[in-house]
Amino acid sequence: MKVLLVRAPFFASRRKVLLSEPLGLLYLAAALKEKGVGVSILDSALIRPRRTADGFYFGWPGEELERILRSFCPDAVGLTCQGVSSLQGTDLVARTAKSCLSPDVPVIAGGIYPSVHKARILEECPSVDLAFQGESEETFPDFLRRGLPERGDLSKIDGLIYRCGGAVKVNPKRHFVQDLDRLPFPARDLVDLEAYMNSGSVLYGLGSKPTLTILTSRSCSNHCRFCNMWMIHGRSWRPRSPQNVVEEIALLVGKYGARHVFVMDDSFAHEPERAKIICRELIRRRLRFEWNTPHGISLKHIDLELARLMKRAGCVNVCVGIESGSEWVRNELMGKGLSDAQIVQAISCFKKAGLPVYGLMLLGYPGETDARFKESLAFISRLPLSAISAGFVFPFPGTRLYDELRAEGVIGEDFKPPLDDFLEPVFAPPGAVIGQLRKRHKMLLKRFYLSHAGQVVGELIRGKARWITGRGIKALLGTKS
Ligand code: B12
Ligand code: SF4
Repeated sequence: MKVLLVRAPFFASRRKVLLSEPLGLLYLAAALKEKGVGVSILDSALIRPRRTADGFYFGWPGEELERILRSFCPDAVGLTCQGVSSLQGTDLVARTAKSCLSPDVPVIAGGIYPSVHKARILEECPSVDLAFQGESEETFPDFLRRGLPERGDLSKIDGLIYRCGGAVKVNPKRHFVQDLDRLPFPARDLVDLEAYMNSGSVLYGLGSKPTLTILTSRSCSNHCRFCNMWMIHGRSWRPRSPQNVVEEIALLVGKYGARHVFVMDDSFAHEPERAKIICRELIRRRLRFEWNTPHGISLKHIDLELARLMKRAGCVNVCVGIESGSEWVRNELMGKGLSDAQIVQAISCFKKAGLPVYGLMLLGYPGETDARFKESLAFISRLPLSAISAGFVFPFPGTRLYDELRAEGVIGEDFKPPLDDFLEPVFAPPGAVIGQLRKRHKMLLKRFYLSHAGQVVGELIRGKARWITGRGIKALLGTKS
């Protein structure tokens, strides 16, 4: 059996998207290969984008898609639908597959959109036959390996979304892999890793190439009100063993020549003792590489010993989730459960260990008043951070924030972002307007970089300021961004 896995074509507002190798598809491919299934991967994110009226389209023109699908001639097509901006692309690939391959070739979707919006994936993409919610390394290969007649009662398949008697049915997602060490390492051989590094994604500015990504654990037990990650990876944090993690890192460094590794976990330091064991093992094996945590590391569990071990094990900087400098907004509104004191203590450990700290902020949370925003500015200006970046809150379905706003009638059932680009505000909470959020964004960067001007200029002169963004420099110089 041959399966073609495709990252569905998507729209973006800019030419350079935040991108790395598609770990989800690489994990699925490895799981399929382990079961003796042949796999190929097609990634729309590597296609040179075409300009559209309001942005860019990453995908193949119709005729080329048809030619590609015919040449692969797969027995099944698996599509990752990353979000609203991939819906049209998912539908296009599914329709093309149905018209140029045998109609019996199942087209199956997975990824963020089906996990979050559930039945809508089949309602909005009529040519998609089925979809899986969430983590699928066990469910998807198992489903494919059983021939159509033996698939039996679809209502028993974990997390499956399917059609039955004209309606779309959604099975609950209950199964998550408990022993992640059981999973084969992502099938990185199936993609052109260099193409991601040369894609111009800003992510690669944070590390020395070749840079590869790893997940040492899945999920997070924090449950912030604005986060829907649990719909993909479940509600409880699941670690890989330190030995298994270090074995994969050794492969990244030895076989793939990685000089830098992005640790993409939602909560790398959830169990500080495990993180320390990983660091000690990396030190013992003298693996020569650098790493960092671009997706953020929780500040709840940091002590000086861990910070120092991270530094000795090759960590070169840490990105940390602060979200708001107002403790009230962070905890009462966002439900983050992280005190000012914990933030100050953890950052001071990283600084003592010699690790630059990059703060990740979230603007536009419903209920954040001007006074609270000023409180946030004052706190952030005092923190010894090397740089900050700020995104905008979006009420994703599945979050407590979404449920609250629905209950208050602020958003309706059809509420969706125009695109999946949250570096620009696309949602204004009640009492605010988009223009005000943009203004706050500028104020935050300006105030931060002015209060840290000496250090930033020093880092720029020493050539160490690789994560200070263009927007940050513009804010510092007072020019328009
Ligand atoms: C690493 C990561 C990134 C990386 C790389 C993403 C990539 N792989 O290309 C980078 C930094 C580039 C990134 C960027 C962004 N990200 Co991101 N990212 C993550 C993170 C932390 C892990 C994703 C991952 O690799 N998971 C590991 C693999 C194993 O899981 P997976 O990819 O989901 O795949 C599994 C299932 O989904 C399923 N599956 C996937 N495809 C298919 C296909 C089929 C056929 C089947 C059956 C199953 C299936 O099976 C896979 C294996 O288990 C998640 C949080 C999370 N824990 O999910 C956020 C997350 C997905 N990102 C998010 C966001 C918002 C973004 C950005 C929009 C941020 C921004 N401001 O620009 C951008 C968008 C990028 C883009 N082009 O779409 C949100 C999405 C929220 C939503 N839409 O509902 C999440 C959930 C984080 C959060 N808590 O808010 N991200
Ligand atoms: S800490 Fe991060 S991953 Fe965990 S719930 Fe909050 S936003 Fe989501």
